[in-house]
Amino acid sequence: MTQDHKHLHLQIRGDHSEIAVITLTRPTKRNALNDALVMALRDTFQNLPDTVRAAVVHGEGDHFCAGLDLSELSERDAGQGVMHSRMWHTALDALEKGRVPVVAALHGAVVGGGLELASACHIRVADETTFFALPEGTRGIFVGGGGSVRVPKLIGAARMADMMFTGRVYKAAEAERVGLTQYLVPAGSAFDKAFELATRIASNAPLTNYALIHALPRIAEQPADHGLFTESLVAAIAQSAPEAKARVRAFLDGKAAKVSKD
Ligand code: 1HE
Repeated sequence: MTQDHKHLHLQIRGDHSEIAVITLTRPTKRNALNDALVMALRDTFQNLPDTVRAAVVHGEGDHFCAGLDLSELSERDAGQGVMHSRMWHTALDALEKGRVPVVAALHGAVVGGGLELASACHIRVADETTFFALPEGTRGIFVGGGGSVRVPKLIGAARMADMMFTGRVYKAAEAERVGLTQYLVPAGSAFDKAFELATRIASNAPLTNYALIHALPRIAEQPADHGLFTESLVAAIAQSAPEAKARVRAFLDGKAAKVSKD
């Protein structure tokens, strides 16, 4: 199955239609996100088919995403600016707090709102051509797509402030070291690696994936005592699912893979 918005393509792949591949298809503008594209992301993630268990987001052309479409910035007053930022929040929340884990396959520029999009995904895979920046600082604006909430969780507020104060650009290897990406792969292979990871994730019990999306980030932000109690509730719910019992039984019967370091 495929579905097209003007600058966004959705393809459903996998033997059981379990992987959604979402492609930004605006390479002539370096996949800059105009309002229509942000709303297409929102609609796509709010309406993924029931068969989908994991997703990959990537960009066509030489760059993942050049961020906000700056040609749409000039005419907004303060009130419209708030609404515009809130629209981005709704769209990226639909991705981050949706039903399925999302893997970002990154290459070239991941800048401004492009980094905000990447940081809303659950896993980032960057190839060696990738570079990360927050040019908002030097353009006289501020992040508005959730960057000030999500980026510090990856690299800390001090590094994010440095990126905005000084226009610092993180190339792929350094980006992996500081935590902007969890995987670093050879040039041209980010999509394949991301698809492989998504396929593996799709084979997990859906309730475990759901808990990782919805329970883990909330628990991590709770006071320890509340977090420990919430964890117990989530653990009990996950364990009680028939699929969990079947998976544990399969291991005990020698029918499931061991943990292997290779
Ligand atoms: C754009 C945009 C854009 C490219 N909005 N049109 N983001 C930025 O400040 C990053 C701005 N972009 C760049 O720094 C560069 O374009 C790239 C490093 C990403 C790519 O460079 P390059 O040499 O491959 O492409 P280019 O020649 O700069 O751009 C090709 C075309 O894309 C050109 O248009 P053309 O009609 O002259 O061909 C560019 O104008 C256009 N283009 N990026 C509009 N961003 C929710 S708040 C988030 C706030 C932000 O994201 S601010 C950061 C915005």
